[in-house]
Amino acid sequence: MAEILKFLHASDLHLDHPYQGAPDVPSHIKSSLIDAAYDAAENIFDRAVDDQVDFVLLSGDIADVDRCGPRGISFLIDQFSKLGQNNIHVYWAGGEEDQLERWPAMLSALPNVTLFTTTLVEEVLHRRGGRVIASILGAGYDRRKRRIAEFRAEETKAFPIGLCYGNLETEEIAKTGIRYWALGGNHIRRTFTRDDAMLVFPGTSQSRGPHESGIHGATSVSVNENGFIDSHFIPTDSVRWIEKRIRITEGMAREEIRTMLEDEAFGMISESHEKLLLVDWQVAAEGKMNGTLHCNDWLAELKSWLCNEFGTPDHRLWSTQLEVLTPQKLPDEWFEEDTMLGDYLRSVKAHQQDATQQIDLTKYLNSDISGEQAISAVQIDAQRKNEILKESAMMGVQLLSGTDEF
Ligand SMILES: [Mn+2]
Repeated sequence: MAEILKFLHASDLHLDHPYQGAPDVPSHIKSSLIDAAYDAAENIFDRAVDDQVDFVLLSGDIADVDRCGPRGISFLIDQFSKLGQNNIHVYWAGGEEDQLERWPAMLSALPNVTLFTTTLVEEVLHRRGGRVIASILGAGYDRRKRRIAEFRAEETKAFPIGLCYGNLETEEIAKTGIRYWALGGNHIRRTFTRDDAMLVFPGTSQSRGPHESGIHGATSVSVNENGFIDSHFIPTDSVRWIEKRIRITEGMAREEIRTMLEDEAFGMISESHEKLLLVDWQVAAEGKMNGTLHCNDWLAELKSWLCNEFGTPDHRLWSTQLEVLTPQKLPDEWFEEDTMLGDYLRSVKAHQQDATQQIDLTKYLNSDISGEQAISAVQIDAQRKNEILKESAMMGVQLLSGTDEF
């Protein structure tokens, strides 16, 4: 079936948002972090050129003009001009951060750029070779709840697209006749369908921390002459956060653990196609092994080995954290030991088993604190009590076990 229309949809580029709390990293990694949002944006525009799309839809939070300054302005003018030379149009609906009316006129003066600055819905017809192929109904960010009724596709022969920022009242969607909703403001990718319409939040094109781990990118869409929509995800991020869980089994030697981490690291590097990877390693180890890992400085040593080995310009995998997860259960024999650790763990267990036993923290309080203040400082609910006891048990294992056989 012949393709009648092809476009890329992206949102939340946030060119002005730098990384928060970047760890102490080598300079080649630091510069990749600083450039990440720009590199991801460039990946989108390059892909648009490679795929020879008709247009790019930007649904908000591309950049705050004041915060991104001259670098952001000149970057977008260059990128949009490059798209123009390739006969690709840009439709940009302002989000909460864009404030499009404040951008220099140079940007809106580009013949291939349409900005939707106001909260009123405007309809723009997109033509290819004189023929209308899409009708784009766009509007800038509206602080009030967006009224779906304003989006009405008038031109029936063209493929109708809604372009805006924020959430929609989905019940009303079928009445608008719009087939593809290009939405923004959600950093996690979400795609869903209602009746005949597809609603897409492409997610941010570049994550900014472990809270946005995984792959990020844009959405590539093509429509065939029967109006069938085919959409797929394209990765655009240049820095990727990964949470990597590894399991260490009883009796594994240091060298085996190192080899396992090495294999995992090379696996991630080969899948990442030269992106910078920031890896948060989470180590699951049951039984004695868990205590052993907690008991000496070997974890810190292992983490710096990972950073030295893989944090190079060749490999570009930086380990941000190497953490041992608290096990569900400690080995029974530890509780029976005739040692300080045994005494300590038996006392923790007594608290765990008897819900009526209170943890009395008042004696640790500063004597200036009294009355209600003191009560609120030491009040612990049942769930928190369980967590505290689990953490205390592990702390005891760390401090009292003296295991050093590893
Ligand atoms: Mn955003």
